[in-house]
Amino acid sequence: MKISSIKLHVIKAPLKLPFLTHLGAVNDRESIIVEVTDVDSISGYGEGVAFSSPWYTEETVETSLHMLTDFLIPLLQKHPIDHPEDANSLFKAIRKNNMAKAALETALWDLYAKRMSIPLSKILGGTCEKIPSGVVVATDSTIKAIKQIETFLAEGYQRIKVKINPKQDYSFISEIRRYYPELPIMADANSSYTLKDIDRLKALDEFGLLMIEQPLAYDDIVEHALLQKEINTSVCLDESIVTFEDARKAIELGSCRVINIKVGRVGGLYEAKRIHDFCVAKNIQVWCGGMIEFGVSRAHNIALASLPGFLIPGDISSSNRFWEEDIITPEVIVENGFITVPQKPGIGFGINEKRLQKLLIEKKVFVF
Ligand code: OSB
Ligand code: MG
Repeated sequence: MKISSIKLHVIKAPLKLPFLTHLGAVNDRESIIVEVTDVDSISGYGEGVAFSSPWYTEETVETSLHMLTDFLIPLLQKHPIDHPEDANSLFKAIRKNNMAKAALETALWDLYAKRMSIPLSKILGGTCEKIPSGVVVATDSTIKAIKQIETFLAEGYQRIKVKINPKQDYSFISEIRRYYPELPIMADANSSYTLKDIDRLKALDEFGLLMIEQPLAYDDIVEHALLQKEINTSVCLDESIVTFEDARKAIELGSCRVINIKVGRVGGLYEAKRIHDFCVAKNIQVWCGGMIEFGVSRAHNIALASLPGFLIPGDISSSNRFWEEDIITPEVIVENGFITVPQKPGIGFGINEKRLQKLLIEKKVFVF
């Protein structure tokens, strides 16, 4: 890959609705759009999905900028690679910082696929023409949740995920169930419980949830294994799985029956695909998680979710779920519960340059 420049576009936009979890509210989203351009002026795009503050993982937009500027981009300047897969081993010289790594690695995949004139989904081994879409309701009121669910179901989403915590669980879900007895629902706790809450978690079994996501500590796989033995609802791990090895160990221990794969959290598409392949072999269900992202990351998620193991609808919603206007063209749309996997080369979406400029708060250019 003959890279001539890398640009980092830091952008910021308000969410249409605040995204509330027990860890706080997300009102605005900052993101880093990575543009890797080669000597033939072909550009690949990636998106850094760390948040402005370290509430979900330890990374932030600032730490990602630091890692990209002072370590990852210089590493790539010093050690040119032939294939995007090589980025994974190259970046191993730097510990963790997976979201910073993924921002750059995904841009390299897009560039590679564009040079080959093949859709990224095909390069990764995707087989599906359209992917089932789910959406997240993240509010602190039952009435608001039910209203949002009504709107989302009218838009065709195939399943709903709600955010729960010990102050918003049993009666919250039971009220939603009263309105929607058959609705496929999953609940995401973002580590708001401990094993002391086991009775609260057992009580949720009666609602027939598809799964409960990350009930216990964000870095735990041992207690999740104990919990999974005690409850009927399937445990899904999100925060706890940041590498292929984490997935392997969690599956070995019986810590979960489902894994939420997020490209950013695991450090890129290569690692995400490895986890997918392993889960398929081990009969562990997978689905593609979301990060309240802009369109570039959405596009990468769509390519990943076209792999054959992604049978459960992911948190891959339409661009208008969060944004007045997205930075890609066309925007992502959900039709009859599905998103069509683009057939154009690379991520298959163009950049809405006008919108990108409008949201831009900082830009850095690295010449190779
Ligand atoms: O825990 O899955 C999560 C959003 C930001 C940070 C963590 C999580 C989420 C979501 C997905 O729940 C939201 C989305 O992008 O649809
Ligand atoms: Mg989650």
